[in-house]
Amino acid sequence: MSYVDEVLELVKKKNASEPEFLQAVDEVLNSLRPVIEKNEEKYRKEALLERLTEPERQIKFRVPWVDDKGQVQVNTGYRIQFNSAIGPYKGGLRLHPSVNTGIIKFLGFEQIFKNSLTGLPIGGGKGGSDFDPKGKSDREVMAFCQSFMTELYKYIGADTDVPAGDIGTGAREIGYMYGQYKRITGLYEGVLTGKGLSYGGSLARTEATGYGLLYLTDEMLKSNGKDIKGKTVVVSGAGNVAIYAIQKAQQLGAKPVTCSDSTGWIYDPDGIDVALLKEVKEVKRARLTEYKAARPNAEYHEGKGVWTVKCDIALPCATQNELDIEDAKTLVANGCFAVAEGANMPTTLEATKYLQQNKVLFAPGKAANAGGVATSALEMSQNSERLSWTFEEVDAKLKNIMVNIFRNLDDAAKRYGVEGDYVAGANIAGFEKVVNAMEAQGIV
Ligand code: NDP
Ligand code: 2IT
Repeated sequence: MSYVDEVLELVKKKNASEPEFLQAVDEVLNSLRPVIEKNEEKYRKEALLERLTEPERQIKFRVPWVDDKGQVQVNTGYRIQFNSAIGPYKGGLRLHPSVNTGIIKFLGFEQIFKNSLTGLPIGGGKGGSDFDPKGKSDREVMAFCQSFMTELYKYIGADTDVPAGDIGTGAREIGYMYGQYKRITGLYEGVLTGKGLSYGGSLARTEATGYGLLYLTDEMLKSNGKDIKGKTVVVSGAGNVAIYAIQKAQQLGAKPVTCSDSTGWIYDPDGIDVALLKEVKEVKRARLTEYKAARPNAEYHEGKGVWTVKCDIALPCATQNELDIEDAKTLVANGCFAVAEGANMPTTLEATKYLQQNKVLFAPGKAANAGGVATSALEMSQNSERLSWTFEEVDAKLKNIMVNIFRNLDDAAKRYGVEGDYVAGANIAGFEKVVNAMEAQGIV
């Protein structure tokens, strides 16, 4: 049996109840086959893949807090410190009722390769809780965040592990967590990224994931002789990533016509009104029905459905496995020629294969959405030097990083004879640096 198959079997046995983690490992290890085969005996002896798929440390803890009625609530907190070969653990905190060990492990595993692709010195980690911020008062969110940080602070630090936002964790949550960290430790340090601008945050971090997604998409299109101008774009999600992806798509001359949340979706034939979407989601924290109420020409539909809208480019920016094989078939039948993942693992394995087989340009999340964490690393740099850079400076660095990521994965795919397979290219390019650092540091 090949070494990759041996490890895939082992990982399946050890993590049988974690389907999302198995899915992420399956995709990465399968696309690393040509790289592993070149050094199969050496890697087997070093147990390189066993080490890569086993988190360095997993922390799971109780988070008790008191709701507005005086009732005590209990959530579970997680931080998975997956791999620190190339830098301190870095990755977001997801607050969503679906959070469990398998979800955080898949996100942490993806983060290793994503962070490596940025070219910056950051290792892979992820955390979060099954707490649902939706429908909670500010006081309840603060109570949760303070209790969460009262345990988490023991394991993080500006040079050890630097969490940030993800689904359900935005500026408000980061602010409450930062305040509690500072209060407990007395340290005013860059322990979290995505901070507010008045207390150490970086300009352009809010926009970074969505903007970066478009910078990489634009580069991928150019490299394939296509132009983003005038193209119809279908976007899912209506959160941090989706909003700024829509904004940058418009700035580049494309026309985004959809967005969605967990209850419904909008088709706006005139193009999404970003100012209105921000007002509904960032200020009012309301449903998309409010967007429809203010835009008579727009359609609101309950449930899932953005992938049924005819488009040139699709950008899944909500959550994992939101684009399945049926959606992929619909996109191809409607003439979609590019898919770039703003979310983490939004496309199922089957759908990814179908899109690639049908010559759709496909940019995987660990490359396409790396602009968020890359700009977090820029925030860490600014915090370390106790300076802050202008929006233009950060944005220019972000753009440069995204263009380089595309070039590196394109190059890796070519080197291994799988030209145009950007999934393999991203996994290979991300893997090379991490393995180099792991081997140099011995058996740790
Ligand atoms: P937000 O919480 O800001 O927004 C998430 C959006 O997706 C909301 O519109 C939400 O709808 C929708 N959504 C979430 N879960 C589901 C679900 N189970 N079914 C349907 N819709 C859902 O999160 P972000 O925009 O920050 O994150 C979106 C994706 O991008 C995630 O996969 C995240 O891991 C990834 N990502 C985020 C980065 C960042 O910097 N923020 C960086 C790189 C990747 P509703 O509000 O109704 O729940
Ligand atoms: O998935 C991701 O890359 C993020 N949620 C951002 C992580 C970060 O540390 O900025």
